[in-house]
Amino acid sequence: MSKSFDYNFKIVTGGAGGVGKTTFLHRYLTNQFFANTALTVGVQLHSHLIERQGKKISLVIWDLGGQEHFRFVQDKFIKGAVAGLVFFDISSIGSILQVPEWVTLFRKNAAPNIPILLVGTKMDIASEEMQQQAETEAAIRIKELDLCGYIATSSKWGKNVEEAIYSLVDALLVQRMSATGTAHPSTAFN
Ligand SMILES: Nc1nc2c(ncn2[C@@H]2O[C@H](COP(=O)(O)OP(=O)(O)OP(=O)(O)O)[C@@H](O)[C@H]2O)c(=O)[nH]1
Ligand SMILES: [Mg+2]
Repeated sequence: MSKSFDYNFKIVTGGAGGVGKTTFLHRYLTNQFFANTALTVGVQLHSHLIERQGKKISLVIWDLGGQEHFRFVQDKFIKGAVAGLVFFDISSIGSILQVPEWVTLFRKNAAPNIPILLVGTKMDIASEEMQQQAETEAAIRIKELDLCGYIATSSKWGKNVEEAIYSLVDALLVQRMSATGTAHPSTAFN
């Protein structure tokens, strides 16, 4: 029996409680904004079939609840992930302080070198000044933690939500295809 996809990517999401991980995934999967998302208890799974660069990709996204007391059950859910999205809230910059903890958790339980994209949320309620501060802080984290980039998003506006997912998927495709010598240079992640 032949497979119905070319690649199967498990992606994990992390970040402080309430920064907007679940809302982001709802926007990506349903193109709707939920103003009253309940906090995620432990973990929630989403799967989605997409096509990029002529390849069929099965995405399985594991949405990890950000509350500290779920951490002890989450290690095993991270195992086998090939990439991560780590979120912080641009309108509440203190939430970026939890980013290193999530990056360490992903690298320890998945693999030390998985690509991790830093995602800023709620830009619709962040002032220009907050957005600039987020850019500056994000640049520091990218360097310190060797992340693959930063993207500012708004799930309310639907801004940069698909772009964030696609840039991570493209980075994974570049990895896979360069292993077989078929990478397209324009898809390289920067
Ligand atoms: N204005 C605005 N509100 C947002 C945005 N994204 C999320 N929110 C709101 O922020 C609150 C928390 O969002 P969640 O998606 O539940 O946060 P979470 O990161 O999944 O939280 P945990 O599951 O506890 O880790 C909800 O009331 C959302 O409606 C956004 O882009 N703009
Ligand atoms: Mg959640």
